[in-house]
Amino acid sequence: MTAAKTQNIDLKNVKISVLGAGLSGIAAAKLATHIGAAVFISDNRDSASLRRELSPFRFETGGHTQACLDADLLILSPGINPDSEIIQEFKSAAIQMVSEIEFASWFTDSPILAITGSNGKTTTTALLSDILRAGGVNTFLGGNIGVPFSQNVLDELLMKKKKTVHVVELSSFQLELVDNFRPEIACILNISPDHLDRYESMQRYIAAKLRITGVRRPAGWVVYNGHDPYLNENIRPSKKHVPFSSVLADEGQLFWLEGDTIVDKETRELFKLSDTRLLGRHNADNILAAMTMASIFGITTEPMRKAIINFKPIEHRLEYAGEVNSVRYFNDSKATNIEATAASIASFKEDVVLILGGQDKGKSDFRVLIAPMRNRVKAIVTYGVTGQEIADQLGKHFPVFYIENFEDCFRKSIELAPKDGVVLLAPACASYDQFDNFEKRGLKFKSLVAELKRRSNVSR
Ligand code: UMA
Ligand code: ADP
Repeated sequence: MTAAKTQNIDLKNVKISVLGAGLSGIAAAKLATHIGAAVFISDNRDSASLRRELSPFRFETGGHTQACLDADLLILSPGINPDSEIIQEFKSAAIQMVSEIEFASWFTDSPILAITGSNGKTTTTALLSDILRAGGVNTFLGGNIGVPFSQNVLDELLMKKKKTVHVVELSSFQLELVDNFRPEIACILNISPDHLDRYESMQRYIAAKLRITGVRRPAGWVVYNGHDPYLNENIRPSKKHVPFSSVLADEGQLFWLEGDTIVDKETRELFKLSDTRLLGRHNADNILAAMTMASIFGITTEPMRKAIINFKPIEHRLEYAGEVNSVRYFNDSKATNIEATAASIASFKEDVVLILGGQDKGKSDFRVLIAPMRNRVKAIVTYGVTGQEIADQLGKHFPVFYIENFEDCFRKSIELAPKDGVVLLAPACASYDQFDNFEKRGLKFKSLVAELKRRSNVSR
């Protein structure tokens, strides 16, 4: 199966198995059906509602059986590890395997602007899409951000909408099995340890991320973080490799941060970070990355400025959750690794009580947080399955309280909250031990803040 583009590819009656019937699996199955393939979809979950949802396809639930192996092509959902046992059987049967992203990319000729990185993907992807739209460009926004790329490609085919651009957020999982996928502009925001429960080494995680720059053919342009040590080691400077950085002022950059002001190559002042609602130095990097990509794509600075100033932080990303008794509460439930939490803490000058914990994503060294926490963090409360481990690692350096349950942990943070300070949920761990996902954890935090506010108003 070669990755010829839309007009050349013919998958009519080709047997395709789709593994995983979550968002991406179902979207890929719909796209495959639309182009005339014979689709079989398989999931290890089983429920009446899932069976109903899968009824337009041939399907199986409750496990992956030999039936999946009757295929010419396998599309793998990102949550399924290509090293897992079932996948070994496909390998032995020499069935071609692709990710949902690779598959969908076969059916669009529109430019693809793709973003990966350990942190900041969703914010930067959404920001870039807003900038392009402000510049009059039609965009589909998708990928790891929540709308499968396959769904957008199918919508594009159905609408026959011409002159569109796919702005795609990509996780390392989605990049593992890309091959011919080739973005017009690829961006790598940063690399730091994450998902090490899936990767046997940091090298394998980095290798997955780097696939965004093109596997068979190099990406058109590569925009990368000029002050990231891992990226500097792996990306050679060239005319089409453009760095961005909130720290450096490298000649190759298209924009710089001077003090609080973003300037362009002609040192024209474009806007101040304080004009935006995005807090912290890490968001300056996200802004610069999006601007660099947009500029390469031909967008002028005025629509960039407008879109960035109007941009609202995405829910659960350093989101202001309210003020009670002179303490401000921030929900950064999406800070699920060490580097994100470090960036989050560095965004405050005030005294901080920090909530850490949940479920570690793979042997994290929480002591890395000691330096960014020094002089800012007055106390730490930890919760969840990793809470005790964090308390053990940090207990010598800060006052740390381990309270297993999230709600009780929040209550402890109120007790400790410094006047005119901040309570910050930036847990450096996944949420799955006590919540379905990070969104539910963030919503719980916000509802606890709202309840606290109500009680404080009543008692006045
Ligand atoms: N499943 C199997 N067999 C297995 C394992 C899982 O059948 O061995 C089934 C599950 O029962 C479930 C389905 O696979 O029905 C889930 O598939 P999935 O985990 O690939 O998730 P999707 O619903 O397809 O969502 C995925 C991304 N999820 C993951 O990569 C884990 C979503 O990112 C993304 O928004 C969506 O595709 C659309 O592109 C979420 C995410 O958590 C937000 N991403 C991780 C992150 O950001 O850290 C990478
Ligand atoms: P992702 O989609 O990669 O998880 P998000 O935009 O959702 O990224 O941001 C998640 C969290 O990561 C933020 O709430 C913040 O704590 C942290 N973060 C965002 N951007 C950066 C960055 N450029 N560098 C480091 N940390 C960041």
